[in-house]
Amino acid sequence: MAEPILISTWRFGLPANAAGWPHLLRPGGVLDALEQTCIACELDPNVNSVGVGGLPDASGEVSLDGAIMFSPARSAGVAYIRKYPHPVSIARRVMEKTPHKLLVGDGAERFAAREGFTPAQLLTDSARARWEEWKRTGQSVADPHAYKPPVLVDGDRNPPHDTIGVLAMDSLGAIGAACSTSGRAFKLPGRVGDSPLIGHGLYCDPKAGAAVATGTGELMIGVAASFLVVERMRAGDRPIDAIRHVLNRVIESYPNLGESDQCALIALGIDGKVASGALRAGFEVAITTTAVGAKLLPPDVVLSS
Ligand code: SD4
Repeated sequence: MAEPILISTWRFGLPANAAGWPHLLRPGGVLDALEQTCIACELDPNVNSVGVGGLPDASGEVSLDGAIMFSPARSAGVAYIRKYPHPVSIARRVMEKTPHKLLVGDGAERFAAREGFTPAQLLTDSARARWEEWKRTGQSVADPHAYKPPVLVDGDRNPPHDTIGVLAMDSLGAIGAACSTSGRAFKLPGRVGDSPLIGHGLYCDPKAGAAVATGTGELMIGVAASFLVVERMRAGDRPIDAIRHVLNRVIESYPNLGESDQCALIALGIDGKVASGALRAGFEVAITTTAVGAKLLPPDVVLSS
């Protein structure tokens, strides 16, 4: 028997975990726990980087990405979802009902419609107001080479945050990973980050462990961040060492890292050990277990201030 554990990214992971936790107490409930944790966050209109309330792209349209992974064989993602609030739920259906690993845009939305998912308006008044305020800064996508989507830090109102990434282990020792995001605020229309991509935003192999990433997706994609964390654990690294290795790989691989670029990872070993780390301060992790209850913790390792 294993000790169930649910761990998710950022402060908003704490209330989200509360929605997923009861499902994890049921043996075999890993996928339900992951999905329900993401759904709770996707439904919170005050979270401006996930689901309903997510900030839009440069054209004012919200698009969502997400994925779920139980094993290499049982995994899928969806990207560029503009009409449905729960990308992880659609991804789970892709995993369960199709031979595919990734559906995007119109095709993914038509699949969601056929599967009976309920559409929703994703752009809230407050997200629209933020977009209008951003447009007044004069940023333009007319020259995509010059265009730099801002990294938003909301100060006291909302700490900086983005993807909800979730890892879970049930009492039978089964593990899984999921993540959900509206991606970078005011991104170029059509931009997709790491979150829906198996191996980049998340990875899970029941023989080796699981990892999920949050932060600037472009950095994660270049180093296959989540896959690399899990492969390091497969080779014998502790979760903390695997994360440190990947954060250092990001630093080595991107000589022009911006001061506002953040990369954060959480990892779960098959022995139930967890770890978290970030390039910069500000990252927080929500952990729920029977022994300690629900807690918000700083990451185990932060490479720079
Ligand atoms: C992504 N990692 O799409 C996600 C979330 C994000 O700035 O946008 N971070 O890159």
